Amino acid sequence: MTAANLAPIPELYVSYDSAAKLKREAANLPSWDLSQRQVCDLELLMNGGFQPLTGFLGQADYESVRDTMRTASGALWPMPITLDVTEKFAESVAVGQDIALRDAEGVILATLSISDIWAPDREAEAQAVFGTTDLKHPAVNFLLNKSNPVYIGGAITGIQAPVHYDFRGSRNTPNELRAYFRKMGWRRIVAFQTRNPLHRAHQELTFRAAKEAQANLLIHPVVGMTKPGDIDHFTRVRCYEAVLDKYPSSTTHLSLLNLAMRMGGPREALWHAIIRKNHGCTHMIVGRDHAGPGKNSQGQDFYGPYDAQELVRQHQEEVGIEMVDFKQMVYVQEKAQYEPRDEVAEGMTILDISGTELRRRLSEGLEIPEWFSFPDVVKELRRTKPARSKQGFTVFFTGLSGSGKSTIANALMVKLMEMGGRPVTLLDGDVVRKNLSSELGFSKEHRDLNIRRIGYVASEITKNGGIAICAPIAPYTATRAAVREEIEAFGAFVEVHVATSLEECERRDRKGLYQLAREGKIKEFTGISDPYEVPELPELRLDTENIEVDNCAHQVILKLEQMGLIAG
Ligand code: PPS
Repeated sequence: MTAANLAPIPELYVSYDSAAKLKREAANLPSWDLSQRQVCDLELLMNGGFQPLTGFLGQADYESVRDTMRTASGALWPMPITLDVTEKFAESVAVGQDIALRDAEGVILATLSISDIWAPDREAEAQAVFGTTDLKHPAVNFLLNKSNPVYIGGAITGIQAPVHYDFRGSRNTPNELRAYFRKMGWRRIVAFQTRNPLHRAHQELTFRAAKEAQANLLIHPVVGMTKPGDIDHFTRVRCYEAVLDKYPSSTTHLSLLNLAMRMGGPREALWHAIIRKNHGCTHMIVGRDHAGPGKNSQGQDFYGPYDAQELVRQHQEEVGIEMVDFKQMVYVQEKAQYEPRDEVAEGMTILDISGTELRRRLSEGLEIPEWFSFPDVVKELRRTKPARSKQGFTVFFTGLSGSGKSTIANALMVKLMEMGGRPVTLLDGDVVRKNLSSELGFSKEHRDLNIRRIGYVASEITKNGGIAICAPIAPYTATRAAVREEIEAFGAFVEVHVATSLEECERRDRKGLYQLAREGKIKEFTGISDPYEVPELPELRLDTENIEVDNCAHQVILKLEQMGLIAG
């Protein structure tokens, strides 16, 4: 491999003067509001990161990329970069027309000259590109459940780059990186792609890879979109910055890549190689199961462990970037150092902590040994993901009107406040309806909206480390499940079914509502003239008919202790 060619590569931006003029003209064009993923794709199209593409793929290029990993003119390109739009928008525009592309705030970033409009077969795309239609694959799930049904293709004219308010100094376009390498006199550069925090093993392996390739090192983490559930990029970047000074000075550079990953395994690895080549790198580290999407619905890996390496190896010459094998580094206790697993002498004690084990230790506040990670990295991770007993959570009571939800929820709130440590908010059904949902009635649509609002507020409280106690009827399983999903992104969701029978609720009839419902004076009354879907697997089911309120609240406390949410 010869030294890097660090000459500037073509971008799709027009000059500042032309951009100002184009922006004024584009204000009158039909405009499309880009999704987060589309903004990421557009940024890399405009700054040359996706060279040789010069726009969102047209139909012939799309089909060719999908089936052969090459554009219609034969250029190697493994990932369809498409602009998906709604049918309504597609019907409002025509081939030959220009449209404006806007970010979430309405800023015009580019114009696109429409060359093609077509409805793709998205299942065929999933099968061809990702090798599966299994919805457990994040990109397949995105394609089949979230993307829009019509694609628009055409050349891009860049007006301005998307604005980033975070870590500006560490974000570089391909040409900025090329210029940096030129300035530093770096002629061989090995890129390390990552979507995870770096621990000692990563530091060792990247350092070794750079040494073996006689190259400088570019830590090039993805900060656009990664796998759902990954550690947020803010935390990761703080962790990367902490690791940076563990490398010999001036050998290593950190730069953030605003890529929207697809988790597409082999094709994604090849795509990453082309992107790194565009950023001026001569080498790229590719590991076992590079950009792997996890397990399929049968519990098996989507791709073979070395498929990604194999595909990159086949094409490295054509791309012009050399693949460096990712060696699994393990800690050898007797030597107190890291070594590649396949070079460890027999009889030595190997220490390693898996990703799952690390997550467990973080969530339970257990020790993370110094041989595994750097204290600054662990500190950052603990700041973002404190132990479960310090995280926010939501207790979600559900049950018929008059089942005792509010009374138990009140008792629970007081007990938690007595313990102290975290702020507690009670979102009681009646109270929410007086404030947050005062205009809503009791149709299915309105009940769902009411519960979604409660879920949103509870998720914000949970995210910010508080305890939310919700006590609505919440009669529909699907809506409860949606709220659970929203909250579990930030902390635990503890569903408590207050299982008082209809007969008992009606016997108590504390508000006299059941009588009115029976007389037909209140319509759509839960249990009488409206459904209640009993939770199948709540974290806790309470029988209030034979047990005192105090005891019911205590059962919830015990459950919270058992789940590690409060200290025992
Ligand atoms: S829901 O279904 O979750 O949106 O209901 P929620 O917000 O918890 O509101 C239930 C309280 O409103 C009173 N109420 C009714 N409940 C059920 N059906 C009808 N049609 C109805 N009309 C008024 C009732 O007092 C409920 O309070 P709780 O505390 O559950 O007894």
